[in-house]
Amino acid sequence: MANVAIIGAQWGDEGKGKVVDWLASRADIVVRFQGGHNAGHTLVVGNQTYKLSLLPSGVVRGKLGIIGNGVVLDPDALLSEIAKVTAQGLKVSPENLRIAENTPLILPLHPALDKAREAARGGDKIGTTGRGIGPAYEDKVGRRSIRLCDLAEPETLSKKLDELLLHHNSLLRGLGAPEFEKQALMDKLLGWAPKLLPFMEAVWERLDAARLEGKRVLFEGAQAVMLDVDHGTFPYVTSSNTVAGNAAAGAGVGPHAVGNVLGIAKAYTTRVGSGPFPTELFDDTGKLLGERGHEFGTVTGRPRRCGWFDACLVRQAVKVGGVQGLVLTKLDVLDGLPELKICTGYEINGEVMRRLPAAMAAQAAAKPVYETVEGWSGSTRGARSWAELPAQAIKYVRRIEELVEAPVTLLSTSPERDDTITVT
Ligand code: 2SA
Ligand code: MG
Repeated sequence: MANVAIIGAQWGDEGKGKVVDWLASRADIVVRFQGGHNAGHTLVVGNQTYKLSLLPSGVVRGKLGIIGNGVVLDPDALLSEIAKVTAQGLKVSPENLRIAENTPLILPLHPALDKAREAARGGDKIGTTGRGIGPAYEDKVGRRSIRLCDLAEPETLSKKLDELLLHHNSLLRGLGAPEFEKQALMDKLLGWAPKLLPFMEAVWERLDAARLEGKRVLFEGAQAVMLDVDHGTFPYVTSSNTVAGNAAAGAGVGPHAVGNVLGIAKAYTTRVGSGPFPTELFDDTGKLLGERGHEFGTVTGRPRRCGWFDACLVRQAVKVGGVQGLVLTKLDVLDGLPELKICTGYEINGEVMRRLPAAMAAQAAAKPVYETVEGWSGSTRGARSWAELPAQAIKYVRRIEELVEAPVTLLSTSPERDDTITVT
């Protein structure tokens, strides 16, 4: 198997955790390349359920996990996640977890600013996870970040903290939020140093060596293409590039090392947080999808908005995200619905378009153009072969393939790893 990158093809929560887990058994190394503890991956292994935010999913399967430089790392979140999975019987040590030395850190002032900004936006809020992701990426691009490697250099830390506090305290003051003191932050950073530095390394070297040794690497995306800071429904997006192109930059490898790109999509659509969602359902069907699909955020527990499958949107995600094969999940949630709708385009101010344009008002005005297909009465839950699926369910999948212009290469029929159909 060549290297593989896995990315979300909608607005997140497509079931990447399970698919990454399925593929992790065939990989040697699993790398996170963007996002932070705003991600939430649920992995069901036997009778244990692991909810991971920062740890690369492969760690659960005895693989080497790497947190790449493209991630923004909250040390407290990582340490408490390690404590949590340790209590579930997993062992996390520098043997199976490595963190890029140039990874920017999330400090307590980042969530403080994230939340203060959201509160100030009121009804226009983005609906962030409040984890400080946006402010931490701003500091990286603004060249102010404290990075993992800085923990080894107290003098560097002190100088950087001065600059960081000058910037953040004036922002917090403007928002009427409490300011931060240097000494308390310095103590926190120095307290993290002995706990985190053993995990630190130049991961690009390890990944280069892995390439030379023919080891297989899985790049584990978080969030999804429609939350990409460039290609998503801006400004209702996360603050990183979630497209497969970022797997290279966010890990420190060349673009060819990324390998095959798989996009994950639910057989319907969900979204948490604010922003346009053309196929959103406000009726009983929407409620039913949410209940059957257990649509609540892994990280924040927020109920997810639900709607019909948007083939127009996924097609766009396939194109800009570089998706070569689609993994379709949660087909069983649609079991028993008499008919299903698939969005094939949008009507925007009287014009039918086959893409979601970038402008905000146009996105908000997009009305879905639907194609109606027949549902199926049998169950698809737990199916492990194509032959076990009702004919109409197969038809639905085939139609999706045509519309999004990518083959469905895997079909997931329950949260259990083995309930997966390889489509050929
Ligand atoms: P942020 O916190 O700055 O990244 O938020 C910006 C937008 O990105 C969305 N976002 C997500 N959407 C779906 N799933 C995400 N992760 C968690 C999960 C979400 C949760 O996997 O379940 O637990 O609520 C995720 N992370 C960020 C967010 O909703 C904003 O729209
Ligand atoms: Mg999730």
